[in-house]
Amino acid sequence: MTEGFTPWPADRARRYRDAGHWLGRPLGTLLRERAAERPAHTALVAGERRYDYAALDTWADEIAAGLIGLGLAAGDRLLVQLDNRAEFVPLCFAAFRTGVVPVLIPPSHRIAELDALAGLSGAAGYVIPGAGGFDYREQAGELRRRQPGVRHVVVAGEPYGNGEGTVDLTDLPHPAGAAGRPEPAPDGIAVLLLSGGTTGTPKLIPRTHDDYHYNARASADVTGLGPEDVYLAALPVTHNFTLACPGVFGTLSAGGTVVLAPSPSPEDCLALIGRERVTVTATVPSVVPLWLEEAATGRYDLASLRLLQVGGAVLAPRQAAAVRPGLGCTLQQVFGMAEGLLNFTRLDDPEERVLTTQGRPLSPDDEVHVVDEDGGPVPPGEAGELLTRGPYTINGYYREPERNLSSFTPEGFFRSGDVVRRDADGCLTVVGRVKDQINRGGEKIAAAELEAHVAAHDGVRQVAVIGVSDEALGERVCVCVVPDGTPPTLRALKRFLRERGASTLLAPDRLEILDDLPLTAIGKVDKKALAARYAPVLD
Ligand code: OOB
Repeated sequence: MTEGFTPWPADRARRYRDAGHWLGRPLGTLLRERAAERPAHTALVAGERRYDYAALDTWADEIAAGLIGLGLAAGDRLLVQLDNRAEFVPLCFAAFRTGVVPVLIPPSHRIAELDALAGLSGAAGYVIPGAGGFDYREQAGELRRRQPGVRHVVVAGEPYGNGEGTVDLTDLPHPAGAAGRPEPAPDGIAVLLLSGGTTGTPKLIPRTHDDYHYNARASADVTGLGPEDVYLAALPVTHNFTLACPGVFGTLSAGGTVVLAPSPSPEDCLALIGRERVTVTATVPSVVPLWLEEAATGRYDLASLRLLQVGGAVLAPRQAAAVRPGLGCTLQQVFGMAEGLLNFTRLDDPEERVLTTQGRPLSPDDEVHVVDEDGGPVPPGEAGELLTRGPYTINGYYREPERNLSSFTPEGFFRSGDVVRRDADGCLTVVGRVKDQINRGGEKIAAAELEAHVAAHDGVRQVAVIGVSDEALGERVCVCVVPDGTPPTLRALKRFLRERGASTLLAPDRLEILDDLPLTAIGKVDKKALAARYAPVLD
């Protein structure tokens, strides 16, 4: 299992242990400890089902025995493609207790990605949701044909009835003595996350017990989570943001209550906030206007909500400013990545900072460099690429020796590909991606720069800027807008940009008005899909 994994150098590992960031305990103990302290406190709510800490802990042990009974051993990889259902949580802890490594896959992924991920991870099994929603059994059959190493298909939830080729999570064999096995090494891989980003094939991100536990604990601290908090998992739980920033694991580490939303729809989420007295939740910028609109109907009791975390993509300052008046809670911007580094605005930050920056690093031991194209530091306030290393940032992708050479510096800094500005207080503002630029006849246009201008228009609810191929120029600039009332025409938009003093290079060639933007599994604008939609239509 250590094959394909780049550990921290010994000196840094020692520093993180000495600082108390790494506890030297496997992640499975997180739930065990809370269950011992407050067994009867509610840990998990999913639909009508409620589990206290003792019940959740016992359930995790049962599934752990079942994984062993299935023939899985420490270090084996298990694809887990579940929606926000109760089984997901004890399954994760079962894996952490046995050393089986879950590979977390969002429900929206289909056979092409699954096949690639099964091949890359060498997975021995695949966990799919039970009956009721999309039927993953056909996909599971196809996966097993393509990847014979996938020996088991486990159904989590409502059984399908005719279990051909699958086994229900509740029916796993429980061998005697499964409880006496050794605990996994805390500095070994606990979980494999998928890399984010809206382009290219996902890479696997190995997170260790030590580092991911710290990630969750420190995130819980920075959001002020305690046992009385109720966290709503509104986004898919397979995503790092919902899982551990502080998300599900951070909430459990603080002894709080996790509520799983059955869907990210504003109606479901806002109703659950009222019903379960939710105090903290997290979402992506594309969802914020939908929640605000739904909240404005006045049908919901949102009085319990104290904090909304927003992250994953750029949040327009105009929308950031609408959060407190619209939802009655504090906003926390979160700029994070599955590879590790997390930045948060702090609960006591001045309003201006919360509305206009993406916060500062979580850990005192996060090292952040902002560099120019040659790798030299840029002066404060100037844009450059963010490089980082620290106690919960990986040192290499899993089984990617070639990519690791270009994604990490020789000193072990991760090249994030994000272009940021750092102010004198150490707060970061995300300016764009190194490569999210349109090459219009040689002129490089940062999509994010134009998006920020267009987002300031009153008739624009959401915007994404993409390049569409063009014979003469290579690429032209296409602005895709979801309107808020009356959208501008292309001419009016150009005039608006001129009046704002935007560079003439930013003048768009084309404007598309859409009902909504295509989104990735977590809710980021899917630029790949947008580009595919408009690519063939050359004008
Ligand atoms: C989160 O993680 P990933 O791995 O899905 O995506 C990471 C990338 C970042 O490199 C950056 O390009 C973008 O998503 N991003 C943001 C952002 N937060 C993430 N861009 C602008 N503003 C933000 N606030 O997306 C993620 C992981 C943990 C917590 C929150 C988000």
